[in-house]
Amino acid sequence: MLTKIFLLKGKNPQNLNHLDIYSYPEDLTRKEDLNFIQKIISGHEKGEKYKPHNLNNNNNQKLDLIQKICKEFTISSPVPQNIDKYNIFTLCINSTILIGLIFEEDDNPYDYKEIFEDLANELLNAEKCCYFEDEMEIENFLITLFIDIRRYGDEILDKYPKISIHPAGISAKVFLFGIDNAGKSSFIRRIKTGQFNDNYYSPTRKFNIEYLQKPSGVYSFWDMGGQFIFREQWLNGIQESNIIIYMIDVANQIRFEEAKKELWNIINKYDFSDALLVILGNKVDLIKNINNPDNHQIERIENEIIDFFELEKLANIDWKFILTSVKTNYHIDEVVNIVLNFV
Ligand SMILES: Nc1nc2c(ncn2[C@@H]2O[C@H](COP(=O)(O)OP(=O)(O)OP(=O)(O)O)[C@@H](O)[C@H]2O)c(=O)[nH]1
Ligand SMILES: [Mg+2]
Repeated sequence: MLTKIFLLKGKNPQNLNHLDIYSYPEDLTRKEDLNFIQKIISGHEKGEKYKPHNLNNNNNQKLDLIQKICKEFTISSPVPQNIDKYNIFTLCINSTILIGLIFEEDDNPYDYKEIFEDLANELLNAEKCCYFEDEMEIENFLITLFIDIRRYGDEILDKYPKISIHPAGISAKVFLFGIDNAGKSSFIRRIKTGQFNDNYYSPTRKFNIEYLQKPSGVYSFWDMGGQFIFREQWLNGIQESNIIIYMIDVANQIRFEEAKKELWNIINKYDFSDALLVILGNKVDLIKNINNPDNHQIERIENEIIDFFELEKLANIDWKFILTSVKTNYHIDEVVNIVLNFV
C-alpha cells in the first residue's frame, strides 16, 4: 500500500535547508530527515540512466520559463530505491523536481510503474493542472496523485487475483482483446443476451470471463480490459486459447497505429500455431455511406484495413478478418459460427 508521497523542488542541492519539500499525508521535513533526503536524491541519480539532475536555482527558472511557453514536462522513468528500510519509487520531472512514493515493505514498486508515469503525464501534460508555481497548486497535485495511486493499489492490484490459466470444466477458450473502446464487452453482451445498449460504456478492469453454453460444449470468453494499464495482462491471459479474437474500432482511424502496434506486440511474443486468430473490424456502422453497403464498398474497406495492419504478413498463422457491427448485429452470427465450428 502507498503510505506517503513527497515532492522535492530544488534550489540548491548542496544546501538542503533551502530545498522546497512537500509531502502528504504526513511531513517529511524534520531537520534530521535531511540526511534521508540526500540519500533519496543521490539514489535517484544513480538509478537514472541519463544525467544530470540539476536541482539548482538558475536551471529551475529557465525550465519554468520554457514551460510557460507551452513546452511539455519531461517525465523520467521511475527509479526504485530502498533507503533505511523504506521502499521508495522516485520519478523526476524536468530534471529539477523529484516526486517520491513511499510504499509498505512488501509492495513491489514496479506494480505501480505505469500508473505513476501515466498519471504524472496526464495531470501535468494533458490536464495542465500544475506548473509548480505556488504551494496550493503543488499540494493539490500531490494529493490528487496520492489518492489516484492509492485507489489503483486498492481497487486493481489487491482486488483482482492473478489470472488462472485453467478455469475448470470448459471445452474451449476464446480470448478477446484489443485496445479500449473497440466494443469487446458489447460483443460479449450481444452474443450472451442479444442486446446492445448505445449508452452503456463501462471500461473493463483487467478482464471478465463469460461462459456460453452450447450443445457442443461450454465456451469461455475472456474479455480483456483494453486500457493501457491492463494490456500487460494480455500475454498472461492468452495462454492456451483455442480462438483468439482481436477487435479493432474501424471508425476510429486516429487509433489505428496504436491498435496495430498492440496486435503485433502480441503476435511477436505468442505462438499462435494451435489457435485461430480472428480479427474483427468493429463499428462498421459508423463509417459513412455504409448503411446499405454493396460488396464493393465492403471489400475496399476490408482491403484498406488488411493493408494498414499488414495482416498479409501473418505467416504460419491461421487468420481471418471480418467487418462487424455489434450495434446492428452485422456479421455477429458469422463470428459465433466460426467459433463454434473451429473447436
Ligand atoms: N456504433 C457502434 N458503437 C459500438 C459498437 N460496439 C460497441 N460500441 C460502443 O462502443 C463503446 C465501447 O464499448 P465496450 O464494449 O465497452 O468497449 P471495450 O472494447 O470493452 O472497452 P474496454 O473494456 O475499455 O477495453 C460503447 O459505448 C458501445 O456502446 C458498434 O458496433 N457500433
Ligand atoms: Mg470492455
